[in-house]
Amino acid sequence: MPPLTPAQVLSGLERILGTEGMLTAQAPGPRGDLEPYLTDHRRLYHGRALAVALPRTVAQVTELLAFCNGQRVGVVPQGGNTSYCGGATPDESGRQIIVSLSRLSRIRRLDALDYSIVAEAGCVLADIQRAADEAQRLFPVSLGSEGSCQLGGNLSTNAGGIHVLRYGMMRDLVLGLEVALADGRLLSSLGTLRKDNTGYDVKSLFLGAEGTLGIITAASLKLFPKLRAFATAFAAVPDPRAAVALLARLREASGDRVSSFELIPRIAVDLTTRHIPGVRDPLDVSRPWYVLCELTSARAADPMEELLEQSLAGALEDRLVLDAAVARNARDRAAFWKLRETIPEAQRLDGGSLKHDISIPVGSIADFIEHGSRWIAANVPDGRLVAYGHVGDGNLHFNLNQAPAADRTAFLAREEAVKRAIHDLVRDFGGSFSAEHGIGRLKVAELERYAAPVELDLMRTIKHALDPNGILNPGKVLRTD
Ligand code: FAD
Ligand code: 2HG
Ligand code: ZN
Repeated sequence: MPPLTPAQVLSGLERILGTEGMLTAQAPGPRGDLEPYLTDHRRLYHGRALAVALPRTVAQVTELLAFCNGQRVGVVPQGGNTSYCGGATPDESGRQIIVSLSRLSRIRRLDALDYSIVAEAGCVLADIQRAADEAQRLFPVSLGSEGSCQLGGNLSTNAGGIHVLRYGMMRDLVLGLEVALADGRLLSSLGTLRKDNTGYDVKSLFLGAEGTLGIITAASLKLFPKLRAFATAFAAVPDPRAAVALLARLREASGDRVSSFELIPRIAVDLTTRHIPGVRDPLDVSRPWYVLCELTSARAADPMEELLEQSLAGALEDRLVLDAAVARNARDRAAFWKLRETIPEAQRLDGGSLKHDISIPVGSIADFIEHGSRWIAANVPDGRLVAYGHVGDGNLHFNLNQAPAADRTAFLAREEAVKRAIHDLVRDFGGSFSAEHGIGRLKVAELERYAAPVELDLMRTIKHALDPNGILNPGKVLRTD
């Protein structure tokens, strides 16, 4: 049978979704506007697509996949389109279909006694957090993009964020999944059991798979007691070594109630105060490094602030901390977090940047930063290191920005050489070249370079078993040819 023409594919899709359930370049008005779906958040890729499918039901997703599998049509799942590696962007062929999950956005169930929630893939992360909060519970994943990223994207990138230290990555919070498979079958495993040792943990394959093994339509997730006491400090430290020592000390002193511990370099304070309205330096004297740390408790009466202040006072005496501002109210706390969360935006506004989302064993972070900084100073005269991030998880955004007055094009042209040096150094430190942002299209060659051959071979075997016709997000994570 010859392949269907694009027009025939479109009418097949229309039978499944109805005209209001899809966008096509030919359609009049807003239904012809595919543009927002074709470019990734960082504007690294711009693809084309035959259509954007907007299913309203799980049955539509499974039917669509069965149809596309039969016709060998590539399918690119898309959530909030905020990811960093181009995983949600179609290729340039114009033959792929984007499946946006945004209309599958129902919270199906919340059980406060069971500390669980079942939500559909198109739920915006902030809506899940809000639903949990209203039920006096906490859903702890928190990212700068939480107002627009969606659960399906969070699960498929195994998102991290600012609470991993205490609650784990997205993967650690999943109890069950509902997934539409390439051949149109539905894996329906939305139980909320904490204990279930019945054979292979099949659901875990889809977490972090970036849409290459199935389309996630819903998930059951763990909830926690709502947090009622917060203590937040913006503390200057002499160097990253002191930051790591401070973290170890705070974990002990607080009975492991440190829920965030973010490293921030001086340059990030300069960038955010310059570019983001309303951001101010919380301290009077300029220092080389800072940490933003937060202790939390579910008991309102727990003296978290006292505990934090005592620990910081001890750390000041021991020169682990040089100076600190402790948030006195919700406004202070929000201001500290605004500074941290707007670093990516400030980096963007300042000019060209090169990004490296890396992780290193926490105990080696300081040595890594020393080695990496030396290499950059010697080899990238037109770049400035902006190394920040979730140091409590060993995860740094080891980014560079073009120096003032540097030529943007010449700076960005260094990308390959800089990436190679940094990622090789990461490997030498026993780290990962992709800590929380995934592989997408951007890091396919990096995966081939750094993954063990046996691991890559197993990944290809799994991909072939679940998607023998290669229709699911072709070319992402693993090379298709
Ligand atoms: P998309 O970008 O839409 O998709 C991501 C991948 O998942 C793609 O491969 C896509 O094909 C696939 N996919 C989407 N939905 C489904 C589905 N239902 N089934 C199968 N596959 C699917 N990330 C972090 O980990 N930590 C951070 O701290 C963090 N901070 C950020 C801050 C900002 C300001 C921004 C812009 C991004 C940040 N990110 C962070 C990156 C990003 O927001 C996360 O990776 C997020 O989880 C992506 O969700 P999304 O819905 O936007 O996914
Ligand atoms: C963060 O932690 C995000 O702010 C984005 O993961 C990091 O832009 C970046 O490099
Ligand atoms: Zn991050």
